Amino acid sequence: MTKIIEGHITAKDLKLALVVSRFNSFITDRLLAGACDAFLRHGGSDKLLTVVKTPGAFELPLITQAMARTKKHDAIVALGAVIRGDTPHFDYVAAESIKGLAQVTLDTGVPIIYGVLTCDNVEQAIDRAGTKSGNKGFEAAVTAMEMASLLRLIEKP
Ligand code: INI
Repeated sequence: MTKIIEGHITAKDLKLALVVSRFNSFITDRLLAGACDAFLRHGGSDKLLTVVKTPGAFELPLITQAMARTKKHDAIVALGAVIRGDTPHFDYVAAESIKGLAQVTLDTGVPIIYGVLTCDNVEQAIDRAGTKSGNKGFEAAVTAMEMASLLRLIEKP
């Protein structure tokens, strides 16, 4: 019979770190609240939850890498909000944050979940931070639970 492996969505005994950018904090505070809500509502313990703040999304990869290297967390969620302005700055920040985080997750083997909004305007960001389009912070934390569980199942079947 075909063996199908799928992760469980539970935060019981999960050591989770949330690395959150302060830039556009009116959005990232909402993403952080959503991620904490998901963690606690899925059985997580606040004693196993660590929150670290960075100045902006550009700084997320370095701090996430430092957190991943401690090997103290089963998964890490990076949260941020990059919102397009009048200059190309948006493109550089958005590109470097995803590139850096992708590198960290593969280099360290720790699941890093990309909870960074990349939006054309403030309205799009608000929609994704707990209004019309849900809360991407909540969704990212649920993905972290599944990925941590999946890795555990693969490494220790
Ligand atoms: N940082 C963000 O997290 N979001 C943004 O929209 C943003 N924009 O557009 O400027 C932003 N810039 C700051 C950047 O992340 C760094 O903190 C800064 O460049 C210092 O390195």
